[in-house]
Order: sequence, then structure tokens, then C-alpha cells
Amino acid sequence: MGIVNVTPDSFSDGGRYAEPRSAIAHGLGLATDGAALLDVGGESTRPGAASVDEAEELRRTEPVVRELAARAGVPVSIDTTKAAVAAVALEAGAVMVNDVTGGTGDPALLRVVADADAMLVVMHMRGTPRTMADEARYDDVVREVGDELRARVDAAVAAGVRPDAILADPGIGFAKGAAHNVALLAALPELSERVEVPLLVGASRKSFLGRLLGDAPVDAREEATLATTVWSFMRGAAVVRVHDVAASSRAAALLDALERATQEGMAA
Ligand code: PMM
Repeated sequence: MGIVNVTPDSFSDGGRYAEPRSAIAHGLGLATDGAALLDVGGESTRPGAASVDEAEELRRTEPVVRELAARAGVPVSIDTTKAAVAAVALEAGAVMVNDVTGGTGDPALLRVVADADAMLVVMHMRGTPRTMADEARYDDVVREVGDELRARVDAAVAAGVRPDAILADPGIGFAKGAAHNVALLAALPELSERVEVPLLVGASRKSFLGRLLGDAPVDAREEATLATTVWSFMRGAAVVRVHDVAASSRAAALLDALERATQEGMAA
């Protein structure tokens, strides 16, 4: 999943694709680079970020979704917490809604997804981007995130979303400290078992990578991001959400080749 942030203030690429025209060009490039999905977002969710009103979020995302859905040749997802933004994006050609609140932010969102028979990503977070840093307290992060995600999947199914159209995401960096993020990545197979739907992982360039590398700035986190891609795929994740699609896509191609050779070796 390639990230297309139409925002002035996202943590890693804020401002580079803030206008629809540059975001569309960026999304088309990510599809050429091998993205299987494009995730268009118009509201930054970095810690402490201010919220964006609906009209502005629509102004940023609608033309980008419409154009990419028509021209990119891969499915488009809308990264939003607002039912109205999701509805417009689905009408404009998106086929997936990626909600960082996992359906808890806007009570109407799950229904919008169900009515459109669209796919859904439920991500785990506690609080809001403004408050989440204070909520990073767990006794057993894998069990608690797994159980909370499972509850969000159940709520989505109860609202009419097709069970086989749901992905769950542990929400790396959302109401989690660096050790929580690492523990969740280490336990992907267990999480997957608890949640019972395919997993999506979004670790690309996040600050815990910087912390693990001794305060590496955003532009020095690419190799570590790639390590999370390889790790996540080897531990059974279905989708990784990344900024640098070309690098992750090349790594995934090699993993596929190794996986095939392993299967053939076992069959021989
Ligand atoms: N991270 C961000 C935004 N949206 N959605 C999902 N499902 N998972 C994530 O980890 C996630 C997300 C923040 O990162 P960005 O500013 O680079 O988009």
C-alpha cells in the first residue's frame, strides 16, 4: 500500500504533495513503482496534529481519489475517520476505507462502508492524535491490542461490513511507545490469531525506528523501514503501508522468489 498524503503537515512527507495535482502525480508514480493499493489521506494523524474540517479534507482528497481510481490501475483506499469523506471517496472510485480510529471516531462510518460493500481497515489507537501519547499504557500490549482490534472487527461486522473485506492494523506509533511497537511487530502471528482477519502493518519511517537507531531523522529510516517490510511479510502480514514503494516492492519480489524456491524444495 503506497502512501499518498495530501497534507501540509504529515510527519515524513508533509507539504510535498499538499496540492491535489502533485499528489496525483505522486500516486501514479507509486503505482508504477509496484504499489498494489494506494492510500489517499487528507488529514495528518501524527502525534499532536490538529484536526482538519470536513470541507478541507474533501477539497484535498476527492480529486486525488477520483483521478487515481481512474488512472492508476490499482485499487484506491481513503485514509479518513469521517463518514462523509469516506462516502465521497467511495463514490469517486475508492474501494477501501482506512480508518485509524477503527470505526470508533465517527459512528456513521461503518455503515457507509457496509452500504458501499467496500473494504475496511480497522486500526488500533487509543484516544486521538492529540491525546494518544498519554494513553500508551499496557500490561500486555499484544493481548490488549489484539482484543481491542477484535472488538472493532466485530463491531464492523455487526454494522454490515463483510467479514472477508476487513483488514486489521496494530497501529504502530498510535498510543504506543517504542517498546510497544517492537513487541507488536514481534508478535504478528499471535496478533493475527487473536484478530482472525489479515493484518496490515504501517511502520514506514515512524519515530520508533529513529529511536531504535539512536535518534535517526526521518530521512535516515529507510533501511529500517525495509526491515519492517521484510519482517512483516515473513511473519504473515498481508499488506504493508509504506512511503517508498519501489524499495518495499523489490524486497517483496525477492521474498516471493525465496518462498517459491522453499516450496519447490519441500515438494522435491
Ligand atoms: N499511519 C499513519 C496514517 N494512517 N493508517 C493505517 N492503517 N496504519 C498506519 O500505521 C497509519 C495509517 C501515519 O503515517 P503517515 O503520516 O506516514 O501517513
